[in-house]
Amino acid sequence: MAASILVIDDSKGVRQQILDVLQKTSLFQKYHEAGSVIEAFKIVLKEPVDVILCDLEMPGMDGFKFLNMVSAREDLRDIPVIMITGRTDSETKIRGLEQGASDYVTKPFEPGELVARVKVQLKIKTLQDSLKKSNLELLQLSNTDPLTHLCNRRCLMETLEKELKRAARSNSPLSLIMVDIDHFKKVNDTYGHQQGDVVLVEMSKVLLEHLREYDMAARFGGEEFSLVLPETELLPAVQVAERLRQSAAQMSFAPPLQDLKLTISLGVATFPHGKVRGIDDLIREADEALYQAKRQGRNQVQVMDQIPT
Ligand code: GH3
Ligand code: MG
Ligand code: MG
Ligand code: MG
Repeated sequence: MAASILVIDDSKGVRQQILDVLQKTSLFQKYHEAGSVIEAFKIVLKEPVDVILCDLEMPGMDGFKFLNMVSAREDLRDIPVIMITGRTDSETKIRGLEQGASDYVTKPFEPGELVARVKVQLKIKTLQDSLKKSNLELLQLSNTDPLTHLCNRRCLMETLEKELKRAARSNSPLSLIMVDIDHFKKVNDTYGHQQGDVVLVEMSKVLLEHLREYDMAARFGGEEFSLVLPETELLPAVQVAERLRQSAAQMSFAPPLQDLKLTISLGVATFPHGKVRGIDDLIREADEALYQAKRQGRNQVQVMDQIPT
């Protein structure tokens, strides 16, 4: 990835000197310069910057102000800022470091030292970026079902927790649909486990096709799936479930599954409801409705007991 540096100094001459030194190295592919804090801030908001060199003494807003502005923003906080100062007293340096600077160079600067200090900060920034990227990938991995790439159970629980709190706060409904494939064991027994997996992946695609903007599909486990429908009353949730049931019955598969006829059973539950206080209640109610659907012959949608207690 192309590394970039921003040099902030009110003196054009000083900026040029610094850029001349840095451009002789191959550390950066992009160079930005700014003559004031405002100009600099506009650049960091617009362009990715890896290292910042910032003059402390500037008319109007000074380097300390810039440090404050950068550390107040989470998206900018991790960009290392090297202070440039004409003052050699340790008080200024300490104040800068305490306000979030990563290092400092004193003017007039020694080119070799400037490059060495910039190099250290660029290295730290690069490592930090790759660590952030790995953490994000790990988080995604821990929330994703590896077979269907849907949200997994853990992620479903987190989403439900968040959505239920939101629904309670904003006095809006939240529906949950539990889906279970009918006689899935027979699919495995007839075509083998691997083909069973193919069916699960195809099923997840059908679920995704039925999602509206804020809905979320998850693999609850095995051949069971869940749909979270924020801002959705029981009746519209049942309509979604019914459309899903019909789509599942119309699914067609590639050989060797060409003769397979699949059906699903669905249970729907909605918050708010006298019986539902937390996500465990909501899941239990949807599960009970699903159990009813199974008992009453499968390939159907059932809803939670409507009478609040
Ligand atoms: P019902 O209509 O009552 O739901 O019958 P069923 O056969 O679908 O129900 P049951 O829960 O008894 O069986 C589910 C089967 O799903 C058993 C298990 O082997 C299979 N299964 C669970 N996870 C996976 C998976 O990841 N891949 C495959 N291929 N099969 C799975
Ligand atoms: Mg100055
Ligand atoms: Mg099951
Ligand atoms: Mg089943």
